[in-house]
Amino acid sequence: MRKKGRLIVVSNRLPVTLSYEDGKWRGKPASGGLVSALNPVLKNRGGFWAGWPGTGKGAGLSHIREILGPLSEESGYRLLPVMLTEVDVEAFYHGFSNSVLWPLFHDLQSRCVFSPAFWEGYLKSNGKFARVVAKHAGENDFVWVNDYQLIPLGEMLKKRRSGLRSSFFLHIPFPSVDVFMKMPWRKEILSQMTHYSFMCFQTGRDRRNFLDCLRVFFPDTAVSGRGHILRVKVEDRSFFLGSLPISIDFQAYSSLGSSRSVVSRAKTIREEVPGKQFVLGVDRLDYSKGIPEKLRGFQRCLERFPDLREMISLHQIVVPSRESVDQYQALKEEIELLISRINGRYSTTRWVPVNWHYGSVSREELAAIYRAADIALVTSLKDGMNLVCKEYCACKGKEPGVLILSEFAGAALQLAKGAVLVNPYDTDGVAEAIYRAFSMAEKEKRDRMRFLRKSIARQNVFWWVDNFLRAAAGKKLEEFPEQAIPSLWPGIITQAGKEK
Ligand code: ADQ
Repeated sequence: MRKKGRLIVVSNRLPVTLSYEDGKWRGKPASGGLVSALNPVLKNRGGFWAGWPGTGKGAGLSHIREILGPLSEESGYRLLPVMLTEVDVEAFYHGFSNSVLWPLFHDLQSRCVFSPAFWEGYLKSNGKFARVVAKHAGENDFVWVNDYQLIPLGEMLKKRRSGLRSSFFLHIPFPSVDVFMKMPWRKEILSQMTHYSFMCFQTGRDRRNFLDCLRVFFPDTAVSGRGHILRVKVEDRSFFLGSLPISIDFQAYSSLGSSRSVVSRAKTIREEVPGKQFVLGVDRLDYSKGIPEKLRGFQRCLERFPDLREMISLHQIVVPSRESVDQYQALKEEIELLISRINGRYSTTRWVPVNWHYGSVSREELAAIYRAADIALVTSLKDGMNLVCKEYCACKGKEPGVLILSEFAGAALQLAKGAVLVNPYDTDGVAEAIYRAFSMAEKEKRDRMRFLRKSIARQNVFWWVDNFLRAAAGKKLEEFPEQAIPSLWPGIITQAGKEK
């Protein structure tokens, strides 16, 4: 038996991006908030990251082995694939995860498709994750499960390996009782959430909603303690319950934003953008991000405040996501239509009010755009946290900038003092907030930005990881010892669910 515990991270997707080029599958490490937060946690500590490699058709196990081997060496931890069939992906990922849990937990229940087949597929795929993790985890290892796709995993792991402790972080919001009640599998999901030794949410609001739901379905729920971490007892189970806002590597973004190349690129962007000031939107293509609401607010601003015409423009970056899903295609079309209406109505020979870019942008280019933007506009209808607003403040450096932030983003609870808060459904309110940001005195802008940066720097992503590990495992990161990368290939699970 292994004496020293290792860290095992599980998420729906492995932190790799695979592509099919010249008749061959290739892979590279993925970037993003969770990856950069967890890389130092896993690196050279003998642990592994388990997840679906995200391949569609055609990439067999041998290809995956070939790709993940060298990537694991590069990352300093083993990448352990959980292979899913196309049928699994349909019911588990597109189905239950993204057509039930995602819309419901974002308060958009009218978008839910409550299909029993999705629920069955969700359990089946979670079972595949459980088999892979249980096979490779040691008794003293610490399993950190991430996000809504994997809620049942903790209980499934316990059934396979009674001594294995696992903790869970929910990256998306948790809804109020009224909304949660709509889900046919509400009691099952809730019960599964009580099988982790530490269950953690982004905000106190999500945690409160979860406790309210628990009390409805498990009236014997007992809660003790106060502050960030509570102790909860439900039936024969007892676990810790927390809320810790995820964040970014503030220092890395701040240095990048102040680097010579980014500052110079930001200057060029400023010169290229028409108008005196520019408003920036950066969102994944998703209905929860409130992009149409943002466009309506911007249009209303031009309507109500004619002095802003030719003085302000909106630059909207949308990163493609779930493109194969009809609802997302429809959203893209709605955005295109709104933009062309605004531009058709207000453009002049010197000025186009809205520019938009549909596609991914490099980290450096994104930092330059953040740095150049006078105003960042985040209008999520609901958001677990929202990292874009934190990245904007980090990249802005000492430059004045205004953050307009949706009240319904988790980040609003932390950044309320420095940001201008808006209700994205209130078109006039959004329009007024833009006008206010445009006309704000330089001193107020600087004071607000200073406050925002201080708050994000203090509770950065390392603070988040550290507090999570402390609450979940009673350990600091340094207490997970350095170990070599484990060899895993003998025990891989194939798409058909058999060991090979
Ligand atoms: P997301 O819904 O993906 O995350 P968010 O937190 O805003 O939302 O993160 C988006 C990330 O994508 C940012 O790091 C941003 O820089 C990047 N990005 C956006 N547009 C891009 C582009 N065009 N090119 C390249 N990168 C781009 C989920 C939850 C959030 C929660 C996070 C972390 O929905 O609420 O904050 O997880 O827990």
